[in-house]
Amino acid sequence: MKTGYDEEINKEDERAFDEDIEKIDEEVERIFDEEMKKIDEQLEQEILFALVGEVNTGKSTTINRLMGEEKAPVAPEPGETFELDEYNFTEKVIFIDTPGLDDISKKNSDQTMKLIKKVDIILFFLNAAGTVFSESEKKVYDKIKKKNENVILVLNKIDAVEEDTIPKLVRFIKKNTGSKQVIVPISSKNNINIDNLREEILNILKKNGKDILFVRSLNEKTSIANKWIYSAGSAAGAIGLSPIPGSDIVPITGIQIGLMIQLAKIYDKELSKERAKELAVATLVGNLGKTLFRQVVGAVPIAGPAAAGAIASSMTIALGHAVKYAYENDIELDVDTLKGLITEFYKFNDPKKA
Ligand SMILES: Nc1nc2c(ncn2[C@@H]2O[C@H](COP(=O)(O)OP(=O)(O)O)[C@@H](O)[C@H]2O)c(=O)[nH]1
Ligand SMILES: [Mg+2]
Repeated sequence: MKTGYDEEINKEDERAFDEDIEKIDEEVERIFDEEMKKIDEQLEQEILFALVGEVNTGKSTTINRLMGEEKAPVAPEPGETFELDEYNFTEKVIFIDTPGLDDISKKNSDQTMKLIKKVDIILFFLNAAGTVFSESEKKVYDKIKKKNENVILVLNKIDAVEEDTIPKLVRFIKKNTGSKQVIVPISSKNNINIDNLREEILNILKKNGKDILFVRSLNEKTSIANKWIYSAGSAAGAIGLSPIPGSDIVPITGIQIGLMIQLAKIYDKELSKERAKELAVATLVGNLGKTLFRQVVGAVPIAGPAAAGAIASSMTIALGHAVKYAYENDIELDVDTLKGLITEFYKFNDPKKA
């Protein structure tokens, strides 16, 4: 039975709803163009990697693992690379294989050192099963580090040594390089820790504003996309959303728009401003948003600001996953498909844990 009080509330709701949509409109206008421009500029750039290390340390094998594609030739025997050997992984992502360490340690290695200075990242390979951080490796490391800070030490072939020697090797390297040096033990043969290597690369590229360009070039984008979705979720969670409709909607819209644009760009999909707006509105203040809100509120056994945070976070994560799923499976994303995908998402993911 409807009471006058209910109607009063509904009118309140409707007014707040209209106001929210207007505010979301403004926020989308502001953020969409700004983000698109920033990312499009990023995508025009190039990422240069230099690969340094003794022959046979697994440089080529690692690159193939890292990018999820067999493009770099794996040498069956030592000495395959004699000069600077470039391979374009994509038009924008370029790996440059340097000749063995001897060349770099020589005084006349101008060409290589010029290259070292201009690359975004140097992957310096060490063989865990060999003489780790030998004198010549140390010498070359010091020389390179002076020209370019962005060195990642890749300790490869950890499958070939006893497990408890790995931390010892890492400590030994740190003693020679300083505690800040990033060292990633991996096995490119057995695909161990490649995710970590990818993340360390992204940490550096993010500083240089090239992270989206890198992820766009990966064959395997899902794990990074998930990371972005959850970090957008916690950013939204820190703002909180209470109640719907409510005043915290605007900054949360901003986070969601940013996330959608990032996903569109790495999956190489078109996302119009109108579509982005439509999806954000649907999730936050539309009928879908209201249904979700009730569903999540029912599932979150807490109240107050913590619940508001959990809701904002959960909805942003659900939206992110739905958008990612649609892009990965080439599904045209409108409000109806979004609704279906989000409902599916909640069926398999307890909002309490989202
Ligand atoms: N045991 C082991 N062997 C590896 C690993 N990565 C590469 N290799 C092998 O080491 C050899 C040299 O690899 P390659 O990638 O061509 O080395 P590059 O000369 O540094 O480019 C090949 O026979 C690879 O199969 C690893 O993680 N563990
Ligand atoms: Mg090679």
